[in-house]
Amino acid sequence: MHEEFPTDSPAVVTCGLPYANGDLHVGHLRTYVSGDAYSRALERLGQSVAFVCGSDMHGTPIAVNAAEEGVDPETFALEYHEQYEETFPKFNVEFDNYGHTHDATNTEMTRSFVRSWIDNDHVFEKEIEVAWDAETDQPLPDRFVEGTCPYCGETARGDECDDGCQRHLEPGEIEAPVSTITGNPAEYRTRPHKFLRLSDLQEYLQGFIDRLEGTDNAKNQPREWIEGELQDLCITRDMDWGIDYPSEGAAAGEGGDDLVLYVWVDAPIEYVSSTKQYSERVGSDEYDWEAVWKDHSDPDSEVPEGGEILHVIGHDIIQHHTVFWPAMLRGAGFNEPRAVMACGFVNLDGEAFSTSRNRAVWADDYVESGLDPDLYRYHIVTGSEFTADVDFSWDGLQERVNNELVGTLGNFLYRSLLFAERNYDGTPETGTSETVEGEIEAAIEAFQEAVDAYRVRGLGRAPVELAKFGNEYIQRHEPWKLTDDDPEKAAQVIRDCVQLSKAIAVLMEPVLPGKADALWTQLGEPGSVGDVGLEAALSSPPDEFGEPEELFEKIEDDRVDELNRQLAERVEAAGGDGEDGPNGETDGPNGETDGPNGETDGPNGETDGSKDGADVPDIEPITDDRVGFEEFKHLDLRVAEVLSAESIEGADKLAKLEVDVGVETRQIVAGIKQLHDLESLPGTRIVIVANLEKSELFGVESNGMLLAAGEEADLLTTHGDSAPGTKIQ
Ligand code: B3M
Ligand code: ZN
Repeated sequence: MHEEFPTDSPAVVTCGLPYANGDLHVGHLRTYVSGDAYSRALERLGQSVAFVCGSDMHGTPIAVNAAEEGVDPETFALEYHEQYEETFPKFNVEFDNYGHTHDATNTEMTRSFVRSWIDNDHVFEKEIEVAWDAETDQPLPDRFVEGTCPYCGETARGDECDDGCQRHLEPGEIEAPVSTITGNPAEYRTRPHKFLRLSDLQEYLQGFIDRLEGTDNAKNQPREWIEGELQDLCITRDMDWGIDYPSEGAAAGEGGDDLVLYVWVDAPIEYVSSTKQYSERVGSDEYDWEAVWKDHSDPDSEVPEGGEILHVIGHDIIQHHTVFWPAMLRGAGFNEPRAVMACGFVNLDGEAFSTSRNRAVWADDYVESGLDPDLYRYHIVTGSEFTADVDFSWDGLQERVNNELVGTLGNFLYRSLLFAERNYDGTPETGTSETVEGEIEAAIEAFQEAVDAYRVRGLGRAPVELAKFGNEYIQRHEPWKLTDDDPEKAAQVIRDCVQLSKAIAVLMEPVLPGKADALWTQLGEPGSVGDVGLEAALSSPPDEFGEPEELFEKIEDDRVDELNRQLAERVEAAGGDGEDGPNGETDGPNGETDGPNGETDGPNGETDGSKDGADVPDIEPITDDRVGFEEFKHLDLRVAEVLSAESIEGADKLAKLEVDVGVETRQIVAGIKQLHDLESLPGTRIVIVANLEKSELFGVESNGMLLAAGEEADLLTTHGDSAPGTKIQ
């Protein structure tokens, strides 16, 4: 439905706003680095794009923490805001605009959204029961109250069930409420509040979710909410800290009543405000925020039109971005997100980050380590698929850097450019061979596919794969042996290698921008690689360039030992392996204890069960590339009974199977012809991937895939007598 990138419309890439509530650690940085890489990749494709973000200044955790420190929340939050503004560029995260939710632009923009909702009759007032602390005689919004989640029974704090089902909780929903101020059981009192009538927008949201692109978790998870009964959203809180609810009759810019807007109202609106600030700075001829955000469709169109809105977030805030936010936009006459990309958590050395135990690698620690920020970027972006959890450790970083960046990428670039400079003073005078041109074109295609499929990891893989090819190419042709015997051939091989190096510079820019620029300069190219498009990968490099330097250096064991020692010492000093306090000291920018990057264990609660030192020959090592439970859940595995099996004429290995999957009969093509006696298969209960995309093999449609072990295609069968169609979980 959407056009491929680049489109003629301007795009905006946003990252979830960090709560201005604590130091950033390397877990938090995943979203920002990924958003930055993705936005750079769009630019390489020639897409007009703005990359914006800002600090989230409001909400109860900030009010609570500021009060504890005896400062006003604005001073408290601004300090962190300024700190974040300085930290992001240290990781080469270059926002086009970085604002904050308390600034004048966002205050005004938020009020205008709310006024539009009121004008469009989407807001109503209702008396609700809110938690109240009788001792201090004050209301207990959000994080001031703790209790039991009515949906899953887990302990929940305030407006979110972050240890359980991750649902957003409306005021009054939490059961057995306790005040976090006094620890007393909370009472309920009746208060009037404002609501956004989400039910008005339910039909719209159902259409929206079918159009939404992005990662599977973001496209699938909200269906359950959007298709069920939608609860209206309480958009006000009994608090002082926040943006005042614009009461009826109040002049523009003025607040009213005693209510402030719920933090999740003004937070996403900052995406719009930050884009507006960027537009105002560069001029709307260069970038027009209204072209992106406003709905430009016909007045009665069901589908809004505008620019390409792309949100990069942590997967714990999918509901906010795929239900509340599109409803807020629609209700005010704005455009809708094209894609939501939701990434997994980050663990530290196989375990959750715990800021209360100081078990974290802080952004500052990384900066002080002196390691180049691009190394972190590469590690975190390519360490797992974007939607899966990823592990950060100093050892892991060392391994990836030494093997992939030094061993593969750096090695290829250095040997190629050094050889070129020594023998030809730069690029040999001949064109690129067809083989190498084809290889570069394929890498560009892989890069484009990664962008279109929102697979951030693919952006980091593309240049390394090309370098791998380069190393094999150079090894195969051994140009050092050719310079005397066949100088023409030698020049050709080196010309190809220089072209590959240039292509690598272009393709590595999104994930490794600093290193890509250094390589660009080594190649004698003018300006920054951040200013060129992908087509530069195929254009001729300069005739002359100087002696190259190694782009990456090995991380030595001593250094890793020292970094590990520092971390261990700090954890020790913070009280060793103790549990988090019962109230969970407030965590970093996301304002929750250890969330979203600090869940204890995975969704199944398992810990790393790998056996150390078990040396089993001939068995492929188990991949380090973990998938999250969310990702696994998307595979629909079923028991299926083979009804018939016959060979496919003309194909050496393929057989066609009819299988019963309970609800229907499926045809599956599998490469098992020579390995099984096909006649004996009917009646066997096997396991199939039922939701694999259909494919065609030898002109025969295959609707699913059977699972089999090893070279012998040993079929997976069931141990008991599960009926066809039984789900495997
Ligand atoms: N400030 C942080 C979080 O819940 C929150 C994001 C707002 S994005 C509009 O991860
Ligand atoms: Zn829950």
